[in-house]
Amino acid sequence: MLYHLLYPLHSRYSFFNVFRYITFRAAYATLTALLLSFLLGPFLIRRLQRLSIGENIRQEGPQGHQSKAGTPTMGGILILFSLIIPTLLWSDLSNRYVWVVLFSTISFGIIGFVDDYLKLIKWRNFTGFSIRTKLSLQILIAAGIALYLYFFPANCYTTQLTVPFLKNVRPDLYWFYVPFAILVIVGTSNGVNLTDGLDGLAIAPMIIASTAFMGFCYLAGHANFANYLMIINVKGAGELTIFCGTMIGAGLGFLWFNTYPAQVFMGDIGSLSLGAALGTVALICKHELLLFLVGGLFVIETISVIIQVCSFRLRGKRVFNMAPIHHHFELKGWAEPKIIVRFWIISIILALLSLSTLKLR
Ligand code: 57M
Repeated sequence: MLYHLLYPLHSRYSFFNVFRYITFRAAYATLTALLLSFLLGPFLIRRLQRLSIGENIRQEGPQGHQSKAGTPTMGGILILFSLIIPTLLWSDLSNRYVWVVLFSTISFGIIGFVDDYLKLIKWRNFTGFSIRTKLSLQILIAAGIALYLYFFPANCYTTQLTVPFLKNVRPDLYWFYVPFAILVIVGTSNGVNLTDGLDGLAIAPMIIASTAFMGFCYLAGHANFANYLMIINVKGAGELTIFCGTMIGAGLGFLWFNTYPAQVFMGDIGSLSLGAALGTVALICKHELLLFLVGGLFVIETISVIIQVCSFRLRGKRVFNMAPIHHHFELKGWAEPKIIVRFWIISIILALLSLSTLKLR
C-alpha cells in the first residue's frame, strides 16, 4: 500500500524513489512486523488469559510440561496479524505471488484457528478436527495453490526442480509437479506443527529458514544475480523478500514472548500457517528441494515420528523414548532450554549449508 501511495511521488520528491527498492521495503517490513508484535503482544496475551484460552496439557507427556498448563495459546493470531499488515503495507500488491502466499498463510491459519478453538471447547465433546479432516482440508487448499502455479507458470522451468549441489540436473516433474507441490506445502505445515512442542523450538528455526529464503527469493527474482549464480530466474519472486522479512519480524516478536519460560504458545493457527507459508515461498522461488535442508529440523522431527510409529506397528517396540525427538531428549533428562538452544544451533548449521549450495554446484 505504501509502495503504491508513496512511490509515485518520486517524480516530485526524489527521496520517494527509495520505495522502489525491494531491499529497503524488506528492511522496513521486518521492522514494522517486529514493532507490531511488541506493541500488540502484551495486550493479546492479557486478552487470551482473560478469555481463559489456556493450554490443556496431556497427562502422558513429559512431566515437566504439567507446569505449563493454562499458558495462553493461539498466539499465532499475533504472528498472523504482525505478518499480514506489514506485507500489505510494504509489498507491491500488483504482484500475484504476494497474494498466493497470503492465501496459503491465511487459509492454513483458518484451519489451525478452528482446530484450536474446537480443542478449547472440548468440554462440549469436541476434541478438534480428526486427523483425516484436518489433512483433507490442508490437501484441498494446497491443491488449489499447486494447480494455480502449474496452470499459470512463471516460466518454462516451473515444473523443473533445482537440485542442490548440481547445476546441470533439473528433473522435470511435468504434471507430477501438482502432487509434489501439495506434499511440500502440507508436509512443511505439519512438520512445523510437530516441532512446536517446546518453548521457542518451532519459531526460531522458522526465523532462520525465513532468513535463508529471504536471500533465495531476492536472488531468484533478480535476473542478473540468478544468471550469475545459475539458478532459475523467477520474475516477481523478488517481491517475496518482503514477505520473508515480515515472517522474520513477526517471528522475532513472537519469540520475545514464547522464549523459555513461555508466556504464550502459537497454537495450530501459528504452526500450520507458518509452515504452509514457508512451503509456498520455497515452491515459488524454485528452491523446493533445498527446503529439506533449510528446514531440516522440521524434517528430522517428522522423520522421528514416522520411525517411531512404523517401529511400534511393525515390531511392537519404540526407537525413541517418545516422539517427536525433542520429547526423547526431555525424557533422557536434558533441560528444556538445552534442547531448544541445541536444536536452534542445528537449524543455523543447516541454513548455512543451504546458502553454500549457491556456490557449491
Ligand atoms: C503438536 N503440540 C504440542 C501448543 C502449540 C502423531 C503424533 C506424533 C502427533 C503429536 C502431536 O500432537 N503434534 C502436534 C504438538 C503441544 O503444543 C500445542 O500445540 C501447538 C502446536 N500445534 O502451539 O499450543 C504441547 O507442546 C508444549 N509446548 C511447549 N512450548 C511451546 O512453545 O512447551 C508447545 C509450544 C503443549 C506444551 O506442552 O501442550 C504437543 O506436544 O502436544 N503428538 C505428540 O507430540 C505426542 N507424542 C506421541 O504421542 N508420541 C507417540 C507416537 C504417536 C509417536 C510415541 O512416541 O510413542 C506427545 N505430545 C504430548 N504429550 N503433549 C506425547 C505426549
